[in-house]
Amino acid sequence: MKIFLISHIADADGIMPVILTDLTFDEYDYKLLDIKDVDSFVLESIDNNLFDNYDKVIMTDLCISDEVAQKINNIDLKNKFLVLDHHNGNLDLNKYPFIKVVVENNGIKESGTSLYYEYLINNFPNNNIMKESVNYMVRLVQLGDTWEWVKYDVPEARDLVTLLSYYGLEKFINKYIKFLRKNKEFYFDEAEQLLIEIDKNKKDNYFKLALENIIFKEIKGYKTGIVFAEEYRSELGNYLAQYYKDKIDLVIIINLNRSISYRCVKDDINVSDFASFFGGKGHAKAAGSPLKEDIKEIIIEELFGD
Ligand SMILES: [Mn+2]
Repeated sequence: MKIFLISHIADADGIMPVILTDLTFDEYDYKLLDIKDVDSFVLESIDNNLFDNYDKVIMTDLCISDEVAQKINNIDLKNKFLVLDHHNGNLDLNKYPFIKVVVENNGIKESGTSLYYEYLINNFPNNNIMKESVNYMVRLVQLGDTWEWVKYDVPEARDLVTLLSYYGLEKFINKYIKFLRKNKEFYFDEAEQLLIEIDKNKKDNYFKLALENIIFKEIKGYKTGIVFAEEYRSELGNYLAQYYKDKIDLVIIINLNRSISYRCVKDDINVSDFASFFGGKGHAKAAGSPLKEDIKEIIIEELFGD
């Protein structure tokens, strides 16, 4: 069985499926993508027959557009294509038999990784993935991605995300493939624990600075707090949303090198709706939208133009 995995490049939830694939299949290749590149990659791969070399093509924590789904539905690829996603905005795509979008199951918020893990356990059970260490790491990724770690008080889920930011994609993948093959129990080693502690101090200072520099502004009838930040996106967003919950509906984080993120903690606010005003999408409590392509030129012109 030869697998081609397409998953989300942006976070642990997209990266963990690579590790699970390695633990399950002897032969596989993978491609990690940003959401905006999914359709074009799939269309190109259909055109140059890339998928012909594989028995199964699995997409996790990402989804194709309706247009591309329709195209796949009309060709043989549909028989070996499987999408496992948990993004609210993609629920409509469940109308295709090869797409499974599940946001919540029995009150538990799903993630790309948890859906894929369940699929592997049911269809390709093996000694590697049945280990407690794998089960626990999947749960950490799921709790980290859905932000449920706060509710269930599992800070290790956040710490794992911290480690990913230090290791980087490739080292993280290699480390945990080796670790999970070797260990029955999941743990952070001494060096990792030290790193997590140092990072916590650094983060505390970063958050303090954001608290001081937040800009309050009403946009489209929503009370927002805007910060410019590149690090700790989700955690910072939730921290600020919680801190200013009496004053604002949602937090906007502008990362000029990547995109715009929206976070909120209020039940009656859906940031996915807000993001859609600006060409974005996401979940009820966490969403994003792209930056204008020439935003940096606009800023430079504003600062230095005549
Ligand atoms: Mn995810």
